[in-house]
Amino acid sequence: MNFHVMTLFPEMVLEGLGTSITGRAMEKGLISIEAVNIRDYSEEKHHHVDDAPYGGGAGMVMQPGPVCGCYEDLCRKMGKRPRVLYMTPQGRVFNQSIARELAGEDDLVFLCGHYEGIDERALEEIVTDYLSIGDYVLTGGELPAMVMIDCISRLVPGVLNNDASAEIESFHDNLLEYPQYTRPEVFRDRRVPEVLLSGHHKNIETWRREQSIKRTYERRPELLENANLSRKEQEYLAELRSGERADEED
Ligand code: 9D3
Repeated sequence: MNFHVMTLFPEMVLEGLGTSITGRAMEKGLISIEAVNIRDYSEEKHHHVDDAPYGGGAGMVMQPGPVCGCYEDLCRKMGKRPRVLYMTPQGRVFNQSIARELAGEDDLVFLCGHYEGIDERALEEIVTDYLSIGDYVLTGGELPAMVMIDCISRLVPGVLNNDASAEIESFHDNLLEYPQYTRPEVFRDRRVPEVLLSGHHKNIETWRREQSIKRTYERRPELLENANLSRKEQEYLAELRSGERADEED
């Protein structure tokens, strides 16, 4: 999988993703990350890439020429016109299912805006997808692009170790993960739950599923609408819910 990032801050993207798992995936040749400076495609002698908005208003708008020039140059080198994902607060909110869909592409171009945005004509010419990472205000599209690249990369075969990748697809039936424990057995008077020391694999599995259901009920109850629970597990959830009601009556 090849990621191409069009940005005014290429170092930010390469620095951030050159570390840890994505960095190792690059070294192994499983992914490549290329950050192209839109400023290199300015046709002006002072390399300006932005100007005041027509019609007035605050701030500066990125000009269409450098943005399209940058993309056309990428296309010429690749011999194809890959999807262009524009990072914008006005986009669809990125999630795991969008990540899975994008992981099927060989090349993805991320367009990161700054200032008050990009001239609409450049967007009309090249953008195929408008994507946001959530309803809060950032200073630019670089961090969103990095978030998406991180998320898509771990879906590329070989990027995660095999133990972890076995668990990728399931997303555990829309449930949150159960709590984890390691040595020591007692920490500040808190014991590791006895069942985990029992060696009884069936009981451990049941306990972990119940913990997952309990956590999801307490922290992200809306996920339970799409959870896949066995008959027994539905009964356990009903018990949790009736316990809550009993508390309210006190
Ligand atoms: C004109 C400035 N703003 C009006 C309130 C709009 C605005 C545009 C661009 C505000 C922030 C930004 C910079 N953010 C992004 O480029 C961005 C973003 C975000 O801020 N939140 C969540 N997802 C994304 S994707 C790109």
